[in-house]
Amino acid sequence: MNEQINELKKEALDSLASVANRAELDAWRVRYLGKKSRLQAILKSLSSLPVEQRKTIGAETNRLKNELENLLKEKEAAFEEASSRAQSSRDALDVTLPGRPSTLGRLHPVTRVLQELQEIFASMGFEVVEGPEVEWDYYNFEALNIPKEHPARDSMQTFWVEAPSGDDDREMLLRTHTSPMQIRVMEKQEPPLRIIVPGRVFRYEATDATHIPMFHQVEGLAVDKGITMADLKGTLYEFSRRFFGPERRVRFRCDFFPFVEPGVEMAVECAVCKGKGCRLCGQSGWIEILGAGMVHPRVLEAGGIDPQVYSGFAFGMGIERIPLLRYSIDDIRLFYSSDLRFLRQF
Ligand code: FA5
Repeated sequence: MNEQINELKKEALDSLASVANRAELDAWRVRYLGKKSRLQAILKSLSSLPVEQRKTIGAETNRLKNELENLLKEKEAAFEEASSRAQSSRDALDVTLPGRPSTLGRLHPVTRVLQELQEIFASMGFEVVEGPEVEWDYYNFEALNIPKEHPARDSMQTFWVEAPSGDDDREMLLRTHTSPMQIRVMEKQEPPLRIIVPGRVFRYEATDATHIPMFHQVEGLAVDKGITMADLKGTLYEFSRRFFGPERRVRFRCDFFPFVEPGVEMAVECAVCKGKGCRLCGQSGWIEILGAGMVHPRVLEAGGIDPQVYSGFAFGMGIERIPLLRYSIDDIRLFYSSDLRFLRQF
């Protein structure tokens, strides 16, 4: 019996020496320590042996069992360590690899133009204020001398919005221009006033090379004693000189807006064709960038300002058309097509 045990030990140790992975180790465990192993068979057979033999063989077999179990644990621990070493070397940082280049973002051309405009007007003493994009009909139309059924409403196709419950008697919309802020500012501040209002506006319009349904405007408003049309023209000429340069020609023509009297539009010579006429300017050589005029007395009154004492000028400039003119871009829709080949040029 002793010989059998020694043979079994030699075989188990030899076999363990060639175990190379966890699966093989498991097979080894089943073979030499499992329920159907020879070791278990010896232990079972002990009861049939005479007492003396049972003692010595029993002790011998148990020693072998303990030894094999310890070897199994050691081998398991060795596999465990090897696998965590392999994992940490996979996670290690290879400092010799070239770094990933970080892509630098940049400001959208419309944002840059807005910032530049704000700087120009701020240097002329205008304060920047912002207003709500969702507006009441009252501020967008009524208080600006555009009552319901007024034909001027047709020129600003409107996105109407459901008013919050409890406000069923008032109509809500996405503002079609930044002019509602004229009233909101006059309601809150006393003259003298000099403000500009940059912001997004919305119109339910078909798109073409110079029209999009969401665009930006900058509103300007100056109210004080003795403000005249000369102040309006002087301010806008100065803006054009600083923004487009002194060579670019500017044109003022009469125009109608219910909230100014008299009203004008200002156009700038087309940058693409230099005034000769092209697709962008509709063959006219000019691109209209803003509407303006002297604030209508009814609008001053709606803002709580006495038109007998004060006068003012206002203008509303379309922002997207300005970089068109500066960079000779022939389609306004490019600004919002998210085409990086276009946007990276600015
Ligand atoms: C107005 O919105 C008036 N509130 C401007 C104003 C303010 C007049 C104060 C008098 C006093 P108008 O609808 O013309 O006016 O728009 C002003 C400018 O916005 C236009 O000159 C044009 O540059 C730009 N614009 C108008 N519609 C679009 C559009 N669909 N896409 C891009 N730009 C537009």
